[in-house]
Amino acid sequence: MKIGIIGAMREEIIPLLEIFGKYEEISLGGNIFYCVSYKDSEIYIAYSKIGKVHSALTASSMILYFKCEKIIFSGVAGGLRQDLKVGDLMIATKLCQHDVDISAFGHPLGFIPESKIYIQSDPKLNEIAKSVAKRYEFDLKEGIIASGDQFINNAEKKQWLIEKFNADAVEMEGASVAVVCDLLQVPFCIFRSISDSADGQADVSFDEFLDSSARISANFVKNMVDTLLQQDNL
Ligand code: 4EH
Repeated sequence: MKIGIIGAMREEIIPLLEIFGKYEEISLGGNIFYCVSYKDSEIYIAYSKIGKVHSALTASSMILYFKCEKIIFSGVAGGLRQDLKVGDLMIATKLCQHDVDISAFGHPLGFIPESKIYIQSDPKLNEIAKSVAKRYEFDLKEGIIASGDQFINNAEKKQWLIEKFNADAVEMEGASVAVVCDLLQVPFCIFRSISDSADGQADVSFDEFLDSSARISANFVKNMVDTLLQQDNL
């Protein structure tokens, strides 16, 4: 099987490269794809650079050029719910683009004609993730993730995301990966470990916890890949 694992920032994939070890580097579209041979499978790891456009290109390259059959995102996010603490890991049930606004034409926020407000992640991959969490007695959270090309660091905007999109976490790449995978019919799942609370202290918290939270997500994704490959062999 060919699996693509995407992070947005270098820090989000460094732990994955450490975990998987030896890799080959292939450059395409401003990204370096780190290709790992692992248990008779190929894993393509890349960081896209920040934002929805970059992550959409990376997901597209993984699917159309490298022929990845599953896409996993691993990274960090701002938590919007009271019970989400730094280091908690969330899997997205569905994702939306909070910065899409063509309400001038009567469309609801986040809606693009011929598309939908929320894109659902793959139920089978999410079930595997939950089985992994159960096996390791790991408290994997689930929720709605809102993506947009903005780092959210104020309480009003945070409240707006909760009210308008019922969002549980916010980041800048998940929904665009979701759109690409959905349209190209490739199963995907999105893991995000909390680095901050998207409030006035978000920037400071992010700088402090980016590495440790990225590692929590990467470690879980490693177990996810092992389980996925095991099930593929059955
Ligand atoms: O890839 C971007 C990074 C922040 S921008 C989205 N990532 C981290 C997730 C994230 C996030 N997104 C929106 C974590 N907390 C978030 C938040 N709002 N509160 C960045 C950060 N550092 C240097 C350069 N760019």
